Amino acid sequence: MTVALHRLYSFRRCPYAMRARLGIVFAELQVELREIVLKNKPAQMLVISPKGTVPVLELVETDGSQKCVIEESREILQWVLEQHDPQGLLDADPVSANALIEQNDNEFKRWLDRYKYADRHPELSQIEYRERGEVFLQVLENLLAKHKYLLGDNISSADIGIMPFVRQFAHVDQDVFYSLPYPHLQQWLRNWLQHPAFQQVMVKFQAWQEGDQAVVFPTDSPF
Ligand SMILES: N[C@@H](CCC(=O)N[C@@H](CS)C(=O)NCC(=O)O)C(=O)O
Repeated sequence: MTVALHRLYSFRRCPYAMRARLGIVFAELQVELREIVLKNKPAQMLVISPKGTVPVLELVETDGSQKCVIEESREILQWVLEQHDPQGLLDADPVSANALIEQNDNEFKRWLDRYKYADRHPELSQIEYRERGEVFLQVLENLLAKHKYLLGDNISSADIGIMPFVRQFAHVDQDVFYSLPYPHLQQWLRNWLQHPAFQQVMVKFQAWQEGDQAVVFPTDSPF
């Protein structure tokens, strides 16, 4: 009997979904990946998660029947690493890891969106939005000046939970990002962009449709 895999509804460019996929790669799990199109979400996803955001992880029994659904990227990250954490990403202080991810999701993401789409938010200029976001970049820079990763010399859940958002910030204008006074953060991001786990996470898949052959993610272990 083939054992059914848990199913991840995902969107390649979504930073929350990248967080979940990085968690899966570091947990050395394999899931069935269902790439979605945000403008045309599959009915199967909306039935199990009516709020309609990705990532969604549908946990299944070995026969494929549903066990439960995890609808928040932070919870997916936590859950997958709790199953298997060979590199000890959950060994860092959980209070600090949570606080950083919280600041990322509740504060930094807000400024990131406005910096990226400043024309839709004319209340402040794009530079002002960037400067608001830089408050968090400075927090990260201070941490990375002390050690190689955010919470020590080993990768933690905070690194993979936050990295996709810093990448998005940098990609608004890379010349500007790399000219800012955050040398440790810039190096940390460069290292992540070259990391085999990140490259695995960014492999492209076609949008899923009912009846398609299951796409197993990750396709290869980067470790
Ligand atoms: N709090 C959620 C946020 C996820 C989220 O907002 N994802 C975006 C894509 S990056 C989304 O699915 N938006 C729905 C849409 O655009 O229709 C999480 O952490 O999983």
